[in-house]
Amino acid sequence: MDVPKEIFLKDYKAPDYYFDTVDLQFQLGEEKTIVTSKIVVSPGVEAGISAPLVLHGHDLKLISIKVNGTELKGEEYKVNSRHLMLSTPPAVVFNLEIVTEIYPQLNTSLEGLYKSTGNFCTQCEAEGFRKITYFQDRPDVMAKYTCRIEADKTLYPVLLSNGNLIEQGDLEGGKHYALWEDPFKKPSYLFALVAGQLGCREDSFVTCSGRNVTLRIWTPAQDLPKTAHAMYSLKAAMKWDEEVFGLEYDLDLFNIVVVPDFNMGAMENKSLNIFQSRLVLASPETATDGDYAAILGVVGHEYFHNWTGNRVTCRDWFQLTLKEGLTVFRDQEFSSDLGCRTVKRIADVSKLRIYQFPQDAGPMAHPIRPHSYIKMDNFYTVTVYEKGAEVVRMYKTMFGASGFRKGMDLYFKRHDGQAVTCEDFYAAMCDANNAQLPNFLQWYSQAGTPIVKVASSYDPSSQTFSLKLSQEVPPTPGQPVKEPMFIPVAVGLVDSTGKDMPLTSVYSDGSLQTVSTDGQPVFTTVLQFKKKEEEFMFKNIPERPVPSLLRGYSAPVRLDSDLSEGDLFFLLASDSDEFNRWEAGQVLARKLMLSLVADFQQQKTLVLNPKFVDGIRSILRNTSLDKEFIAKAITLPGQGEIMDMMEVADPDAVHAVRNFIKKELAVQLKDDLLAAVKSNRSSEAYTFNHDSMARRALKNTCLAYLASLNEPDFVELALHEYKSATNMTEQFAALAALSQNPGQVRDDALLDFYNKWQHEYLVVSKWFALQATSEIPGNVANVQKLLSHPAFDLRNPNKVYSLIGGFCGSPVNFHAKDGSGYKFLGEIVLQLDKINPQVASRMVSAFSRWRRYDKTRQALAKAQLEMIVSANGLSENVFEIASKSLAD
Ligand code: B3K
Ligand code: ZN
Repeated sequence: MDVPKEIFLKDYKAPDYYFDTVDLQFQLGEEKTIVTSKIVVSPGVEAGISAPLVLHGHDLKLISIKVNGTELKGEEYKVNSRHLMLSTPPAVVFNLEIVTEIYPQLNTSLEGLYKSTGNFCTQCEAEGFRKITYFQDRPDVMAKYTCRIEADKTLYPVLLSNGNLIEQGDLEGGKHYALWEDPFKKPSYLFALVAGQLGCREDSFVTCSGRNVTLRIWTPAQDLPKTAHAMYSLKAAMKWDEEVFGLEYDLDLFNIVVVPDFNMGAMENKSLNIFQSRLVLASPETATDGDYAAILGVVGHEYFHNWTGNRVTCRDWFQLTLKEGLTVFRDQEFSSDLGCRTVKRIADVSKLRIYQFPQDAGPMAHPIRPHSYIKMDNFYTVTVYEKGAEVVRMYKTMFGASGFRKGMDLYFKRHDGQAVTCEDFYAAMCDANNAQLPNFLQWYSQAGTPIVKVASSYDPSSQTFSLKLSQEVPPTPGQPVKEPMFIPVAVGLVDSTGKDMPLTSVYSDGSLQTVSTDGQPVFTTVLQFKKKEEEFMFKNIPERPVPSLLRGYSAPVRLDSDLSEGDLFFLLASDSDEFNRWEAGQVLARKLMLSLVADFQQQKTLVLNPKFVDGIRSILRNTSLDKEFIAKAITLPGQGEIMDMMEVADPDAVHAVRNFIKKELAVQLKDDLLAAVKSNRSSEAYTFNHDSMARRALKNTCLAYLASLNEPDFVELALHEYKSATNMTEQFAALAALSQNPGQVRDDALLDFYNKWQHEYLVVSKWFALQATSEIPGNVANVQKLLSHPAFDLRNPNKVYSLIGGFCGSPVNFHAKDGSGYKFLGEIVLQLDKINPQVASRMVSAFSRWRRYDKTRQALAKAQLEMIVSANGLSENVFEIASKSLAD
């Protein structure tokens, strides 16, 4: 490996040359593919007279290069393994023509042009276009493209690219061609091509200005019946973006193509989105509610990129959160509006806590806009995406829905057709609202999850209630000292009857802020907390309230408040902010789990606090609550979340304690849980709507509790649910419930399920994942065995994520004290790296928090990381993660 080069944000320089138009021609073949690229190049003002033109290129065979029609001789350019350089290009606009040869059929990295089950497809973000042809492969080079595809007509009857189809016809030798033209300027990462045997579901959408858009979802013909939900999702997304943001689709055709082999979830190529199968194909029999919800969210997400990402794109890859944080925020809002807002918020915050908080506290911690990278692909992270979305959400919290909309409108007005930065977004938001958010930009440059401490006090004589806030952003690699950040803290004060108190005014910093501007009572106010320490004093508070802090999770921080256990039980029972009601239960559960973990470690007998059981019981019995909310509220925080809060993470203790509580709750709430299972059965046909999904969620959660006891009656119950289920949501939940405990019943059920579904590739992936994440002792051997199962394939990312990714997400087995889990992963990472570095790199990340564990585990994990970094021919992707994980 060449010495990996780190790239820095501070070194950004505008390109010396711009590309006005790019005309591509692909001659697709079985042995080789010929790519001809004709580019109209304009020297930028920065180029001066002598700047060389440097093009990126990787794994390419250069056939010829012409400038203004004349072929260049060897000494007129330089080529190495990464670049093609013209040292003295013309100083005025010129034509560049480059012919390269590539071998998509051998490309297992699934980046650039590759083949998936016989069809050609592309993935160019972030830097895959350079594996197709030599190019200035950077997002600030935006050009208008045409793309002519030539291929065998029988093997590849469908030929697709971006934009509009302007010509097609037959060629000699059984070939045909299609010519596509994209009228919008775009960066190379949004280029796409697909060629193969595909059928399509076609529909149409009439936009708000009356334009008719043809919508097509392409898959192998046998999967077409499974595209109905994706089509519904697409149309819903198009309508929602018009209604909420006034954003209309801008072409007459929108294509989605489904491929089984894809590194990420999906890709927003202009008018030709490409998706991995799991995020499009669904039928009630083969997909769960979770799958249906994911499809809605991701189809929406990729569609929303048409404006946030495509029409306005990123100046450089450091700005990735500009399009991803914003688009995740948009898809979250879309799913909330179509489903249940609180439940969606709980799911999103849980995801942040489970995946992003640990990243932000580990060796890979980076700000939502990283300062440097070796491989950009390693920065498509939960930090850039999910924390990035939280940062966008804070603008909305500060400016309200209409202020946020004004900011978005101004952003598009200013920047349509441009490649811009996070500061441009910030400026549009602030300017549109005539406001400033001091210290807010720190969110883009500081890594680490801020800790916000809150101390409250009530003074009856002056009827004032004070909240003293302090913040601390922990040190992260390369950032030992942090500045205070702007943190919006949404607060309500709850009186002793459980009602919100009207809020009139708050003093802070020596000045009085009137909370209500239009004379209407206000029950939640947003404190603008922007210094290291700040006191906020509420006036006219007639009794000591219980503060409901950070309502709706108004900022991505760890809150450490002085609320007592009694206050938390009170909020769990009565907070009007449903999110905080759930949160109160989680805070209680986390405290309880941590104290039981300490008991477990000291070999004390574990006893469950009866008040906690009562709290859970009353939630379970509360018929006025949303059923999915109940399901979430009775679910304990995950093992990772608890380990994340410990000085030295102890997977065995956390596992034992979580199981203990689960079983104890099951014993003590048996009747309620059983009643919930029975009363939430239904014989209605599967529908994707919130009420049905909530019913199934509650039933499945209760069933899992009962089945954990492994008592004959409940095993029977789970078997009954498994056999009588008419949809995958209930069938799979029953299978999962049954497979919690090792034994014959489990083995039979798993075998039965496989026999039933072996021809459904996506269902088989679930079957892999269920076994991989299992907490049964010694599961590494089973996972190892599954690697050689005929249905497993190391080249298919979906299967790798299910089996290997799933295994790494199971704390007890991955962190097995004998090191067997680490050894398994170490070996597999090296095998995978030869096939697909992006996928290998995602897997090796499971090691990154090795320092959080005890000395024995540390030594075992470290040895694997050392073995990996010293391997010959390691990819830059894996090198970056493994070496940063080892760094002091
Ligand atoms: N933009 C793509 C991600 C591409 C990943 C490249 N390694 C998916 C998305 O966020 O919409
Ligand atoms: Zn995205």
